Amino acid sequence: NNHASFVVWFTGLSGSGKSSLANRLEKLLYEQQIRSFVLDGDSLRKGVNKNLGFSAEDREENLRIAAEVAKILVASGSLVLASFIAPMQRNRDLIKEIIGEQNYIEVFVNTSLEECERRDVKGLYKKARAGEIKNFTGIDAPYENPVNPDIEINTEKESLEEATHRIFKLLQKKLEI
Ligand code: GGZ
Repeated sequence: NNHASFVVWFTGLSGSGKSSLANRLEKLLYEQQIRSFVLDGDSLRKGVNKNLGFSAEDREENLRIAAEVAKILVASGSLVLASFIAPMQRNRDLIKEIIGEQNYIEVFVNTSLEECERRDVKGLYKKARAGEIKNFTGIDAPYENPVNPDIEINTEKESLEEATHRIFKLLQKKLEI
């Protein structure tokens, strides 16, 4: 069976490693002849959601639309790897409600703020600390840890390979592939 309609939702801080995990998982799935599709905040915010910023309201709308897009992709037979901060528990509750819990697993990429800030791959934390970016998650906007993630990844203790394989195994069980 090389076909699966499902959503794997990666939540965590900016720079936590969500996109790296999603991209590595896509490659691993591809090697098993399973096609998947990476949907992320960066790309959605450049097109469909380009009118939205980072206020709590705009994030909620960004995520509602992201979840509806993921739902459409699932209806057309895709396995979607969604990578969005989704900072609030209510955001994740809404996402799960839109997609439907039978089609969904939540991956909490639990990299500490200290580590994300130390890595600062895009220099955004530095800008947020300097006040050049407002409402930055972890600095002057909140991130609530998920209460019931299906799986939690600690990128400070586990390699990208190990973490990706652990998610893959959970997915295999869910999808019976
Ligand atoms: C958080 C921001 C912000 C602010 C720009 N806060 O690490 P990145 O750069 O590539 O990914 C982050 C992305 C977050 O968009 P999401 O759609 O995932 O956010 S949410 O789920 O909260 O709607 C980051 C960049 O956008 N970015 N400004 N103020 N991240």
